[in-house]
Amino acid sequence: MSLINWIDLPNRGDERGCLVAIESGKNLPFEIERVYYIHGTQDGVSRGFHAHKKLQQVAVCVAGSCEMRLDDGTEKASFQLDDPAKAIAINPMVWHEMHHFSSDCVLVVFADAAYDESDYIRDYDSFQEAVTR
Ligand code: T46
Repeated sequence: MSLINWIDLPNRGDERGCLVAIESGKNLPFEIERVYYIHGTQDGVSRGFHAHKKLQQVAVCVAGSCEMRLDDGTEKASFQLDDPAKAIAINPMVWHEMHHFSSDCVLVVFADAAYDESDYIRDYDSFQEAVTR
């Protein structure tokens, strides 16, 4: 599986503005079990710094922007999230970090399972060991 998997979301815009619809199992590659959003991130703060063992997620910046860094242990990628109609998949066993949040950034994340702290790998050395095993 490639490291960067963009998902183009249908933008049902018209002269009044934009509307992006997300349907479970239709334009996302899984059934949505949980949605959370990150907003009000303070200037200079970075987040993430973990991988998930099994969780599949898709993230989209619905306002503002941030930088996403992905690392599968072999390849690394870094890019801006700044388009409400362009989502990025965060696959299991991909180390991810978010940096440079704009003050108006709202990052929405769709996940295929409930919150489970035991699914997180928060130590980079343990992550590298797991992906090279
Ligand atoms: C991820 C990136 C993109 C909950 O109680 N329920 C939840 O569903 C989530 C996601 C978090 N939490 C609690 C756990 C912590 O006490 O919220 C607090 C902040 O979570 P965390 O430090 O893990 O936040 P980030 O921004 O570093 O990471 C989050 C997600 O946790 C993570 O799954 O992939 O965003």
